Amino acid sequence: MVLLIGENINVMSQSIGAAFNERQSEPVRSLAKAATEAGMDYLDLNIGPAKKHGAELMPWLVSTVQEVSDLPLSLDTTNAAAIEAGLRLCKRRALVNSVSLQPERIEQLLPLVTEYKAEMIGLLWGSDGMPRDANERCMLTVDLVYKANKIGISNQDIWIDPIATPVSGEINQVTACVEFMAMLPDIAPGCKSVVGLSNVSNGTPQHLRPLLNRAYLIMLMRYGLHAAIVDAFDKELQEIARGRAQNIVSVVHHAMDNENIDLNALNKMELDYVKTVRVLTGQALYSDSWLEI
Ligand code: THG
Repeated sequence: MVLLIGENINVMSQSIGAAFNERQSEPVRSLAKAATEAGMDYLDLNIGPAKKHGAELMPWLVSTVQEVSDLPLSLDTTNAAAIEAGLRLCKRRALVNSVSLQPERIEQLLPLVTEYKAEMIGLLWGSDGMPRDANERCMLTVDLVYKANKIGISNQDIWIDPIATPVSGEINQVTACVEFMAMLPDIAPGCKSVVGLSNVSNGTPQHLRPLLNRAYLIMLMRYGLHAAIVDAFDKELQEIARGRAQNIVSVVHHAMDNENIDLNALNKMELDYVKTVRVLTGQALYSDSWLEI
């Protein structure tokens, strides 16, 4: 079972982004209500960098969403003043998203996590940018957990995000996140884990994105993934997260282990999963038409 955080209330979104800046509460309420009814455990409120008006936008968004949803919220912006203004209004225990290791970010955000008794997502983005492999992710984790512990945040309140990257990019980064999941319990006992799942399918053909997201979710779940930021309206994905798609899960596990699979015995959907896992593990090369090969 994986906790699901709805990604849809997002300033980048075509349908809802404009409503943020014009403070139109109705589209926000209706999306928040729909994502809640779809079965999310948390809602991510992503206002982007919001350098100028973040400190007004975030509290407006928090109260608008809380008019129709009792879910706990994950506050997502690089603007620390906006995070604080949002935290003040959260009725449930909040999750402070994207606490990366850049000195100015971590120094501003950790005290807010303590002050507002929140939980946090520790994003493995260091002063030198993106970690290059699973080992660099481990080093960043140790650094981040040390700094968080020092200020009084305990491991159970730290959700580590190894940063999922697009399958169309460097495949070693996609496999590194899976590898990292297996290492996390040893390097940071008690810490939780989370990924922005849709990152993996960024830039791929729209109709194929859910398949990549679902297959990658199963791969990460195999190593104990705690939570994922996901499209709230992908029903199949939710079945997988709730442990109700065991048939597909075992197909994915076989493909991950690169076992000899009798492809003729599989139906179309199972075959699509096998091909997708082969791409996500680096056994096959990604192209926009990977299913047709
Ligand atoms: N880790 C953490 N937080 C994160 C991310 C992460 N927050 C942002 C992001 N990554 C996760 N959220 C999204 C939200 C939307 C999409 C992907 C990730 C997305 N949206 C569609 C698109 O852009 O094509 C549709 C948008 C629309 O509705 O128009 O892909 O990794 N901690």
